[in-house]
Amino acid sequence: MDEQLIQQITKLVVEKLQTNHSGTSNIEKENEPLIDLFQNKPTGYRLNEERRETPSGEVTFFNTVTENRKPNVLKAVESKTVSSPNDVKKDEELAELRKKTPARITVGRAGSRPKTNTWLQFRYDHAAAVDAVYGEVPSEILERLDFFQVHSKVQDKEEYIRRPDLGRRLSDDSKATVQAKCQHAPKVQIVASNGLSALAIEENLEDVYLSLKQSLANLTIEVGTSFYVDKGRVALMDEIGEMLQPDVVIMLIGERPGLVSAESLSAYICYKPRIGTIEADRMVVSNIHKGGIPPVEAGAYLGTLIQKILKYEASGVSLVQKEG
Ligand code: B12
Repeated sequence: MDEQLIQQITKLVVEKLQTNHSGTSNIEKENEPLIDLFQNKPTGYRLNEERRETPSGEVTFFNTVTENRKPNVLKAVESKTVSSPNDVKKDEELAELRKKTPARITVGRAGSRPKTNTWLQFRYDHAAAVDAVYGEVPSEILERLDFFQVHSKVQDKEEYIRRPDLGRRLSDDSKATVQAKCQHAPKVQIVASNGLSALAIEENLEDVYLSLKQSLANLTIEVGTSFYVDKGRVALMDEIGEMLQPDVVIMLIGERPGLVSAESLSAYICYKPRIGTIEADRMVVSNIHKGGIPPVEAGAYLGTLIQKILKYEASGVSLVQKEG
């Protein structure tokens, strides 16, 4: 994306976030009618559990299945062909739900199996997820953003998957490189890593990073020397915190791909992370991609979040507690 455009959008979002104290009203939402997915009682199951104990009293069964309550197939077919107004309403409601999420809901079936289209789409998305985990980040992106590259202790992708602990530490060479090249004790240290999706970095890093830097510059918050870790894990930020002593570390990392998106990026943030930092002191802004939180908007928001973390000198649950 055009760098000037990123600056403009970032500025707009930061201004909006800072002036928007009131929040939007939930009244409209509350008045929306709830959609009843299960208008008919479930077939073959009791509404109330039936408790039965063995004669010895050692084992208790909770029987929830009724006897002989198989669905009446003929009736089901009949009701499908002659659509009642109720069915039409239900179909419309389900179509509305489908529009609200990319999740595979109400996609229908062929007998007891998924439809061919559903199955092919599933295979395609699964393949994309595997490619995202095993793919590589093009070096041009890192060069364009002026990131130098270091490595975790992991040797290859197989080891990366099997040994998360090795992804949480830098190799000895990399430690020396980071010490030599990075500014010591900046306010904010930005680190990027492919993590579980190289595609997430390829698709989003540039926009998120440029917008985040712009956002921090607008808020006059100092940023250290950014770099990229190949095959890193989130808790690698603890070692980086230990070595460089920044106030905040933000790690932009590829998320484990799901079957909806394989290119989703997360930003994990922590105030003064150190080896042994507990997970509750980290926070995450996830789902950054073109179908989720747009990357430029995410960058701008992350700047304001870091501003808050610096103000309260806390992140995660501690931040929530201090904020009150
Ligand atoms: C895998 C996963 C987990 C695994 C992590 C195990 C592991 N070693 O990988 C388990 C099942 C333990 C888990 C637990 C939780 N998770 Co989780 N998790 C994910 C998932 C599916 C992928 C994360 C990922 O790819 N990370 C990148 C890789 C490279 O990181 P990693 O170093 O291998 O693993 C670390 C991170 O995954 C991190 N992590 C995982 N979840 C969370 C949640 C929070 C709030 C934080 C700070 C860190 C964190 O902990 C791991 C160990 O350091 C995301 C969904 C998504 N789209 O991102 C949800 C997600 C991040 N998790 C979420 C939540 C809510 C939780 C829990 C708070 C659930 C709970 N109520 O207990 C806990 C908190 C765990 C924590 N570390 O503090 C939410 C966060 C929502 C938000 N924006 O705040 C997400 C986005 C799912 C969702 N859509 O709701 N999670």
